[in-house]
Amino acid sequence: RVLERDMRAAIDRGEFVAFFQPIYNLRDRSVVACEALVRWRHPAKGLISPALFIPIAEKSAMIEEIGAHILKEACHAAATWPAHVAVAVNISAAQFVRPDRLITTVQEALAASRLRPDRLHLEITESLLLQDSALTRRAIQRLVEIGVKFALDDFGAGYSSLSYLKDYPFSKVKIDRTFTESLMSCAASPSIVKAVVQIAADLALDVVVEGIETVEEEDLLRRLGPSQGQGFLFSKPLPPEATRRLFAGEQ
Ligand code: G
Ligand code: G
Ligand code: MN
Ligand code: NA
Repeated sequence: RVLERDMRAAIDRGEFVAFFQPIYNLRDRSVVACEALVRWRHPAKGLISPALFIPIAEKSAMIEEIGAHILKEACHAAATWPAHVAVAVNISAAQFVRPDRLITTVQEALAASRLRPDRLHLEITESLLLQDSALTRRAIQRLVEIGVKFALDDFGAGYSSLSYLKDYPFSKVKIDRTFTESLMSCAASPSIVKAVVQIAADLALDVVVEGIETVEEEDLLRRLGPSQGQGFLFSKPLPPEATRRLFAGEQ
């Protein structure tokens, strides 16, 4: 069991680290971005999954601290990658409760790393947009003015109102991995992916398909037209050391 007070101490000891999962251009399998995925490197228990501690962190200000730490690490790492490779960072709805703090955190991470703002992609889910808060809307607008890009994450997993794609300034939509899982077994899934790709193209959005695990899925997806993909077939989330090696030799 993950305890709040253990997490508190772990933040102070710097045990939360960003792993990075590459995102590929499906046409030529080149890396276009990496998604930062936080792990807790526990001295006794080993790597702890965010699924176990993010929900707890979200109930307190700890999500802001962990979020700020990952944003800094992500921007810092990305600044050492080739200039065409972006970094994607997941932002919880709870981090939008104090929008000014989030905006300051993003600005500080960009300033400290000198990363070009358009190389930072913030992944948000529709749960943040459900309440349609004016404060959230203004914060997103302000961040877009700073130059960062927004991706709608887990698309298709929840309510998936298509209006979010036109009402908010997204650059990217990430199709949830449940569609990839059912791609070969459910006749409707390829049709849905194809329809989302069509809508995204009309709205000038990039599409990322998540959770690609087999070459059969990759082949089918390439034919359906999505531009980008991510999944265990290509790479698991990599520890920072391995991420550095990924780009070694490239400028
Ligand atoms: O990496 P993994 O697939 O185990 O992540 C599980 C969940 O935790 C995913 O929903 C992912 O979006 C979320 N997550 C991973 N890293 C972060 C992070 O840095 N911040 C937030 N808010 N969520 C994260
Ligand atoms: O909610 P979000 O999309 O941010 O979550 C990303 C999560 O998906 C991470 O926990 C990551 O480890 C996981 N993931 C990435 N690629 C795959 C995959 O190919 N298969 C499965 N099952 N999970 C994946
Ligand atoms: Mn994500
Ligand atoms: Na997702």
